[in-house]
Amino acid sequence: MSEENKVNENSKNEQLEPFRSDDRDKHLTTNQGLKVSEDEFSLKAGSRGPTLMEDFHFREKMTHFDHERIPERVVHARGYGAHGEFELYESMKPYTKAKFLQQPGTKIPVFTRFSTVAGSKGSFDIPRDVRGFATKFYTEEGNFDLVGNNMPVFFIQDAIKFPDFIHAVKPEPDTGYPQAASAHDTFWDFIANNQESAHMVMWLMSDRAIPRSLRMMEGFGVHTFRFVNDEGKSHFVKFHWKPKLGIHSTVWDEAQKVNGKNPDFNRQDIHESIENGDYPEWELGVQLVPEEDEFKFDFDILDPTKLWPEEDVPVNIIGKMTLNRNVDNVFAETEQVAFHPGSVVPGIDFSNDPLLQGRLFSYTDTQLIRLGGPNFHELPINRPVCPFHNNQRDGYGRQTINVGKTSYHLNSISSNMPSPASVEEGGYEHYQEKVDGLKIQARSESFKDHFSQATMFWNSMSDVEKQHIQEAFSFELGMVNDRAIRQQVVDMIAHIHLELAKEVAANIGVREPLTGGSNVTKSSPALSQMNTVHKADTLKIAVILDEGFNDTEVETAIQGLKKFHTYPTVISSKLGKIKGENGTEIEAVATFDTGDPVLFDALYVAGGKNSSNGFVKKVSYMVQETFKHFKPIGAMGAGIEILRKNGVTEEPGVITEDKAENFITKYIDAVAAHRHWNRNV
Ligand code: HDD
Repeated sequence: MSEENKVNENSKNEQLEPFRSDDRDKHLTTNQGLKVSEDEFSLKAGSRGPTLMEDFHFREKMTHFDHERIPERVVHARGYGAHGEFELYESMKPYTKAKFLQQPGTKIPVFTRFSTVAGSKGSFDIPRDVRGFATKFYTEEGNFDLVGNNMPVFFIQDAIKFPDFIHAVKPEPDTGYPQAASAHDTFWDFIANNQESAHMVMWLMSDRAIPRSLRMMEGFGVHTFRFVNDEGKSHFVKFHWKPKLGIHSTVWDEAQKVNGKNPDFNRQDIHESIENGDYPEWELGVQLVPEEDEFKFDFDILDPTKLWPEEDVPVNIIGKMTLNRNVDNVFAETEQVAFHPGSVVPGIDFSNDPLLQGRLFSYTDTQLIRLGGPNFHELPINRPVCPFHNNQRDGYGRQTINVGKTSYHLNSISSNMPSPASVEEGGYEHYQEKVDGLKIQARSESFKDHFSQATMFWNSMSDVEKQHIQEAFSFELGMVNDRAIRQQVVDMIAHIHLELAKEVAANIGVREPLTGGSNVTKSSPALSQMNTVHKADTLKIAVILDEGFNDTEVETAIQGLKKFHTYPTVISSKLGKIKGENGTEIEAVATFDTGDPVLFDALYVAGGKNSSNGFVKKVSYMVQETFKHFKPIGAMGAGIEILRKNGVTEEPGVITEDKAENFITKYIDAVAAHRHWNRNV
């Protein structure tokens, strides 16, 4: 009865192949396969007459077009997806029987979709928002979906509040704005009235909410899940994705500008990285807690507003995900992919986290409306790479042609085929947790501390990160019209940190909180982005060139930058060839109009001979913007003079050198640091 089922990292790609259609060098046909001879002019009664109903090609083409749109996701509408593989480093056999987690070296295909939460599909890439981080593991035992976010906690503790929360953050119903923003009355009104959100709001106000790149953010499964091993022993588990490039963010002023200059900044960044062969990588980590230790913490491990400090429960790195293939078709793959936290495999199970429990209902339900019926599992992107058989039948768009007489269980006619598998044969068995309690609608007492971990998060931040959080609160609440809401939120912040609340109060025109303060002194260094990996790899550098540049200097510098795996982009006042003083020609691929400094990680000003005042003015704008966003700046030769005019030469992260070799070494170090916070801005 067992079907041979070998899965490797190519299995999904191979499965998708028969569904791909290459239209190049083909005749145009109708959907019925009829070759079409005319696709510009509809069939009319006379060349100036009315169009005729008889024109079946026109009707088919127009009807299909009229029906092209499907509802966008109710949340996480704006997403970017890519294919890749997961490789296991370390066997998890002692903890789980999940087959893809047994043998080190095992590789399986994955598909990951990143997303923003609040904005609609056509919004921009860097709002202040949570990012979705959803991965479908195509395993030999079926699909396992890890549907997480880039923040390890959530706003609410019970799924019944999710519609309320989302209603509050989405554009306000009477005006339809603001788009993709939490900086408005209903969001903050919800926060003030639902103070379990305190911890998550700290994350949302932090730099995590405005990532520089999807390749440079962490992912978290958020909830406590369960691993169950062959002996039936269970461990609680939390999942983490750790980016190999470290965790890096934009600054708020920069993010707002990027959203206008290039609303697709993050998606283009990851698309191009994959096309360039700079495959983004994340290591998968697990925190494990034996079932008997469930109550050993000063918080409830079922509460999704709590994290497990990494210093208390270490993150074991067990494998790596590499995204190495962009989709062929965004609609067919990224849009139609359907995730579900309830898609698990034997050895992975749920906890009683009430947020997770509610999600187990919501995801199938939403796919039914979004993808138009119960057969969305048949869409190529959603199909498991292992066989699937059951007695489910029919429905809109059904593709499978099930043969045979019976579609019910139990039966005698087909010997009960398909039949349930025993546990030994790989049948899923729900973990037999003992549950004993009254039916009750209440919050557990153990879920009532909303502020300790919010304070721990604050305590863990560096001074710069703290300043950003304070500024973010001041901006967001500054956008709230209703003063009473502003006051309530400030009073709430006071329970996290009194000084923070006072500073925010002073900025937003409300009175200082009357009570507050916290005696939590704990901090978790792993929460600060300051303690992350810093690398220059794949960063984008704006190189400013003018006619008459110093040939050797510039050529050596550009070669050096490439050697360190950064991407120099030559910018000048016009596109095309720029000539050095010794005749070297270098192509400018962006202008001051198209190459805004917010789109780059660093600036290198080479300049040229006798640059016009207009040129210097444009470069000065680039210098000022890059400086203000704390990004590295470098110059040699003529460029140094422009930096001097801008008064930045003595500032941190600003490298000026006459020798190209010295320049590159120092400049690359400055670039690898990403930001130089101790500037006089
Ligand atoms: Fe959710 C989408 C992550 C709570 C209901 N959610 C969605 C996506 C991600 C998350 C990454 C996008 C999947 C994709 O790219 O297609 N959601 C989370 C996390 C949560 C969370 C990490 C808390 C820990 N979500 C949550 C709750 C509910 C939902 C409590 C409802 C009870 N989420 C949905 C949804 C979506 C969704 C409405 C919209 C589109 C979809 O499911 O496929 O069902």
